[in-house]
Amino acid sequence: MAELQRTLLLVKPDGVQRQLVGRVISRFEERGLKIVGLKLIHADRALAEEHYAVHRERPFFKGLVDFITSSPLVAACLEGPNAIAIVRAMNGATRPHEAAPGSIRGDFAVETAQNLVHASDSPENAAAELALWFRPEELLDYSREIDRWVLAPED
Ligand code: FUP
Repeated sequence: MAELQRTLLLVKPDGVQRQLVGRVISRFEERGLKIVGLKLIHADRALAEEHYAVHRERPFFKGLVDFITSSPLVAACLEGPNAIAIVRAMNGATRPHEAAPGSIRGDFAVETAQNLVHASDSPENAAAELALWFRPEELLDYSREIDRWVLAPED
């Protein structure tokens, strides 16, 4: 089995307002990923600015922070083999007109500024983002009966 990874998924305010939380989270459950953290949060500006710090100098930064703090969002920690790449692929390209049909953005979004979801793009960023959005005790270790049908047996 490939190494288990944990990654941050956000269903951003547009996803909550459009009542797509269940459908989005269901896709990851159906894929086989395990939810190890889940909560509804209304992010404040400090959290949003830290989360998007890499974009601080970009012209869209203020609008991005305004948007992500405009209404509650859902933060999830998803675990599985290659979870970081799997969740990024399932979200689709940042710009929805480039997102493949079948991806979340390719199926549900038309605007880059309202592209429904966020996911960590590297192991380093996943660790940093999970630490930003979750306290350690909010990420749970547990096993699922179904995992013997989802995960390859350990050697
Ligand atoms: P992603 O990792 O796919 O979420 O994309 P980025 O980190 O590049 O961008 C983060 C968010 O900034 C996007 F979800 C939307 C916003 N953005 C814009 O509004 N305009 C841009 O040109 C690029 C990104």
